Amino acid sequence: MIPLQQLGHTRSTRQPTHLLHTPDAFVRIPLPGLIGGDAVVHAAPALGAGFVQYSATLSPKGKLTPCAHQRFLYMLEGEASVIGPQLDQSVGAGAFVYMPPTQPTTFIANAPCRCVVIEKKYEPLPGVPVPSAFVGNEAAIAPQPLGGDESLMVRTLLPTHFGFDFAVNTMTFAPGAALAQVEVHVMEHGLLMLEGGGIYRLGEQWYPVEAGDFIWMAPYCPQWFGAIGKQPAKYLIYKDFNRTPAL
Ligand code: UGY
Ligand code: MN
Repeated sequence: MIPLQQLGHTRSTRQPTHLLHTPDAFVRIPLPGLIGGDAVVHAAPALGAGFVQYSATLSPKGKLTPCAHQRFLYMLEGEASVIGPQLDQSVGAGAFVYMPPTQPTTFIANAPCRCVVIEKKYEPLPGVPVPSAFVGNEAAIAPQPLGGDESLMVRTLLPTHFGFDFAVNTMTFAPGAALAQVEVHVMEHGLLMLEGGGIYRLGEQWYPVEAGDFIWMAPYCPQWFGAIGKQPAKYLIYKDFNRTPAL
């Protein structure tokens, strides 16, 4: 029997400056190039975003074939192989992969896999080489306190030089920790809650959020987060970065 879906209630909401996308509202769809799997597309130009972000679920031998743009992938669960012109590596939970548009790279699941994928058109800078594909692991990256606050630790997954036109970080908040300011900035965000929960201020609203939720924040969307509960809250956050806004 199909359950009554909470009489039409969901925490998900789409506003002009932000989207809160909660698992009860996810719709799985096939995508060309995602073979043996399906995706929940959280952010896309249709929403107003300058990038695409989706969660993908793959069965063993399922594949993500190369795309025309640069791609970043973060492994949530499972085991896979990453195969490209100069890459042949296996990855597990906590690993991530950067794939530039210039190196067609295939991702093949060796076990049931869940991953987050971010795709963005590369914005070249004169004289700055396009980065090469690489695999990293979050556990190997030293966390840094944000603005000296030891209760809010940031891991910067991509190198910070101008070859990269976006950043992806994880941010871990001890229970009770919060952003020191309401941020308002030119960058947009794609955020996936990985652990714990708290309250996210987006624009003029305050939302309870928890692991599994996705948030898109438009440029200049006022944003603030405070962790609530007895366990740390952690999220994976994308932002466009390292480029002068175009006129
Ligand atoms: O990198 C950031 O802008 C980050 N501090 N934003 C956020 O957590 N909402
Ligand atoms: Mn921010």
